[in-house]
Amino acid sequence: MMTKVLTILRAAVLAGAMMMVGACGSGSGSGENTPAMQSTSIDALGTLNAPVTLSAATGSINFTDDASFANNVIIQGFGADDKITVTGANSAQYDAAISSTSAGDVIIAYNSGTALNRIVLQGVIPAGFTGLVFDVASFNALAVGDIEFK
Ligand SMILES: [Ca+2]
Repeated sequence: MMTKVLTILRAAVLAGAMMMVGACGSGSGSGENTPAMQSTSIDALGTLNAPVTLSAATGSINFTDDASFANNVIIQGFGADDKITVTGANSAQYDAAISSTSAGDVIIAYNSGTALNRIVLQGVIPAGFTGLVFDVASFNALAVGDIEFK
């Protein structure tokens, strides 16, 4: 009897943990920061001519980007469990800052007036994709994590 109760409890805990992981940075736009997600700031990383390469391949990562501090980064392995959280600018300002390449990369380059915020997300556009990624909404429609504005 006791064993059965423990088994049920363990299953409930596992289900809860899985739901928390699932809630982080989903492509559907409902991602919230959870204990399972680590935050890392990209501000002040890289210079205009020399980007810093980061990897999101392991773990669930929230890349935070304050638009008033310059950065130039390349992010590899950006997936459905990752996201970017921008402060100091709004979604409409970033609409004109997003473009894509034929190699499947998305480039975000927002100039605040005093700081260039540049992020290259390598390989986030799937092979055979026929749409265009040109603003926040079309980026967030991809199967990878979203750009959110706080
Ligand atoms: Ca920044």
